[in-house]
Amino acid sequence: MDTELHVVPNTPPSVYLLKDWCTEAEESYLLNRVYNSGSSVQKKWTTVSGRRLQNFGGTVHEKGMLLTKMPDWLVTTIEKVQTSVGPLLTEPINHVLVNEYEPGNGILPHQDGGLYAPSVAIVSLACDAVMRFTPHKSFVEESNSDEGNDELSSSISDNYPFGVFLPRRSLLLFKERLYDGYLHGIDFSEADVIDASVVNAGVAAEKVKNQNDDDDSDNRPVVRRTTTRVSMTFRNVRNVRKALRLF
Ligand SMILES: O=C(O)CCC(=O)C(=O)O
Repeated sequence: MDTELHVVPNTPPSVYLLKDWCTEAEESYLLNRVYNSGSSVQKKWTTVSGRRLQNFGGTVHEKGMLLTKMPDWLVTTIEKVQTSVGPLLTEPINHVLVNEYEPGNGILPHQDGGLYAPSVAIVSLACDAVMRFTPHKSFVEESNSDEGNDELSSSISDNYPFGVFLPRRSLLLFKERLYDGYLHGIDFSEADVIDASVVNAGVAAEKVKNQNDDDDSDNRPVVRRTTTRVSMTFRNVRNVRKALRLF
């Protein structure tokens, strides 16, 4: 068990991973809450780009969020996340997004944007995946336009795409340049090839070795997504109100 939060090496600032954020029993508990809590849970799911979502804390729109009460099980979960990450999340968590991915499904590269405080924690449940980070085009262009600036020049060469392997039951936190200047996404694929771009390939290789001897034709480990993955994204929505008319 590795229950410490570590900086993920060889990435721009800043990515952290806590490999064993919860036990298998806690994972089952959370999945059970996601699927079975509330009397009309089916109504809570919405579908976007082929994956299902649940919003907790409120529905985020362009002006912010109307607060709704967090269920008790999620208040406890939020406390556990806050304890795990300490001051790395600078603002209190007031919103949780649950994403459900069938095998083969993913999420297009995107940025979370200015509605949220610029640090995010993501818990992965039930299935492993690789999150891909790509420098934002406008961020690179902006950096290139100031070639005389040494600090910026060095940051340009520091901008490269990479992947982070997310084992099930792990917690990922990213912030700073990774939040403002990068897109993040998950490939639409039933398998993740652990190639040289995956900065924590060792974690994945360990896992593959323990489970099977899966390799692709170039002998790179392959992590198969055989089960539905559920992720929980913990964020702070900056602008919140208790009633619609206040916006
Ligand atoms: O499912 C994940 O791990 C990523 C979710 C995500 O990027 C988002 O909710 O914006």
